[in-house]
Amino acid sequence: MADPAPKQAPRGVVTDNLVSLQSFILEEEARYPRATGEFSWIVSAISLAAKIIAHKVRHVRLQNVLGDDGVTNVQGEEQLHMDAIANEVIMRVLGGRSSIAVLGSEEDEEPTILRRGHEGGRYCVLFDPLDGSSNLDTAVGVGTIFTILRNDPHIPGAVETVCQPGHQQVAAGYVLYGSSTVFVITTGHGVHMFELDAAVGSFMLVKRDLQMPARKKIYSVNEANADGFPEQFRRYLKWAHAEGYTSRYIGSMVADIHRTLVNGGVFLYPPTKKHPDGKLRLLYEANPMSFLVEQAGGTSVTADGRRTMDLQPGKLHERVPLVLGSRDEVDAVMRA
Ligand code: AHM
Ligand code: MG
Repeated sequence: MADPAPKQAPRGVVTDNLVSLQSFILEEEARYPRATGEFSWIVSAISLAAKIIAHKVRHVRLQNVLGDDGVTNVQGEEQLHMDAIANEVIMRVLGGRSSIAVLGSEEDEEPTILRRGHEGGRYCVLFDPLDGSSNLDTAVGVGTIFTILRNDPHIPGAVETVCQPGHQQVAAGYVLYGSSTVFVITTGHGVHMFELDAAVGSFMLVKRDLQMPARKKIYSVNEANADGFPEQFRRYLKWAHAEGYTSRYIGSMVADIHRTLVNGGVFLYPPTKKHPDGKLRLLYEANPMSFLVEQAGGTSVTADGRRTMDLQPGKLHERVPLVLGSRDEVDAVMRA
């Protein structure tokens, strides 16, 4: 009888070509005969900014960039020195890309208009420069989240231009500065994962078309807030305890969502006493993560069960209560 086929190619056997993020995006763009290459320039800028931020994050104490600047950002939260650095890096790197019309950041009160539609501004980029930055002093994974939207030249105001429902996103992704630096992106054709090879200076493709498991008995929530959750979420937690679920919560959204994408499970930030509308921001946190999760076969809804990416945002820093992750696990929360 023939030997069963080995599950994995033996070490040293080349099974796939080496593909950098840059070449991957150029390949993706080639699907569209009328593409101008401007989109890949934007992704390459984000990857450059990510490499600069990754370097800083890896040496926060040596470079003395921990601590705060004594500034409170628009969210009423203390702005850490690294938040300001990451924001500036992204603004400076993206500022040089000639097709960007508007940049919007968690750290800035208003979106910044770089150029109008008639001056070549075709895209808007919204981002959270360093999500979870309060974890930096304990060396926990933090991340950058981004979304790319089309700029409608007929809408004059920057806020109105970026207030698009999530299903209109052109691309979205995040960079996780964890034990490895990981870049995860979707352009609406699956979710693809890249790992930074710092010696080479490139993000290299490590997983094409990532699909998340449909179910996994893991929930990820700040359970200390449970007394303030709506009844439905308290019922869910009781049910999950009885069903033998495991809890995993890092408190750094990019790290929690990355684990959920790779291993499966559900991530929740329901309404709480302190944050009755949820804590996470719709435009540059919830929508990009929802796009990735849906592209990986999962689901993302708000606390009342509406699809997150169908919400019409009203302002740049709008918050939303969020439930996202493996399809069956999100269903279990909503059935509770
Ligand atoms: P930030 O954007 O100010 O860093 O806040 C967002 C972070 C997320 O990374 C994380 O999911 C959440 O806040 C944790 O909040 P909490 O500490 O209330 O559980
Ligand atoms: Mg954030």
